[in-house]
Amino acid sequence: MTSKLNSEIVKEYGIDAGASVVGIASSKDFNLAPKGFKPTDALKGCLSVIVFASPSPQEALNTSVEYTNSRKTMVEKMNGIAKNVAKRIKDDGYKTRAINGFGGKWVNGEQYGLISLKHAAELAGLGIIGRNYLLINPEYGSLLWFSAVLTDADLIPDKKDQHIVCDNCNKCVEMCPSKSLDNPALFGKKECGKTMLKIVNRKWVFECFLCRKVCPNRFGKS
Ligand code: B12
Repeated sequence: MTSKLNSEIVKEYGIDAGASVVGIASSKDFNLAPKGFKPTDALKGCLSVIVFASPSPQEALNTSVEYTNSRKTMVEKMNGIAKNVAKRIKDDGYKTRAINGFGGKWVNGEQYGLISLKHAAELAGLGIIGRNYLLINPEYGSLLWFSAVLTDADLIPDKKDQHIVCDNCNKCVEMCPSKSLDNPALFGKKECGKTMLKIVNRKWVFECFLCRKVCPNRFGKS
């Protein structure tokens, strides 16, 4: 037995669980996602993708240690939100699958998410993917972290954001130490992955987050 669920109720679930913003995308709009990375590949019959976002505090950008600690807190928070909302929607009688902020599956020795969360966030009206290849939100800038819930509930999707949040100033491209952003059509995943982490006192530390830090709109437009 399914109860009547709508976009407003689902967004309330997300805010109750601690998300700063929630957006909804239709799974039909993922036709440009590669095979194996569409919402329907992760959940048979998926109709809607509910995306949750919350920002790191601005101080996270001060040092590698602060950034690394904040990332850990945020990933746990976002995973908790997705799990919580997935359960509530399931209790309402719908199929769900929580999409964690990190992790998903390994393909040819490389780590992938089950879907691309920043593309999902863009389709859900939460901002625009900037030149730094990060989702930039008009209010929270590039400091948002994401998770999502896939469901077979048919929810009204949000409209794409219309703000100009990336001015193409190119600072991120110039400052990227691994040159991962040089080709606007092909992000240098391997190069970025090799540069961004280092081991300090036998712990992984995020050494590089310059694509976030140098963006003039990192804290949003307002
Ligand atoms: C693996 C991973 C990485 C890898 C590879 C990056 C990558 N794929 O872009 C590495 C280690 C390099 C990395 C680095 C970073 N990452 Co990362 N990463 C991920 C993770 C876990 C999976 C990405 C993935 O596999 N996507 C699926 C594949 C298929 O997508 P793709 O390769 O991006 O997509 C290409 C095509 O397949 C196609 N496509 C794919 N899906 C779709 C859908 C539609 C509709 C369209 C049109 C196209 C399309 O378009 C792309 C161009 O060809 C995501 C979480 C997630 N599930 O999205 C976080 C995530 C993307 N990372 C994030 C962050 C913050 C970072 C770093 C800043 C880390 C740091 N230093 O703190 C850097 C910045 C890199 C940058 N400037 O983009 C955030 C981004 C937040 C934001 N505001 O945008 C995410 C969303 C994590 C989160 N939970 O918030 N990351």
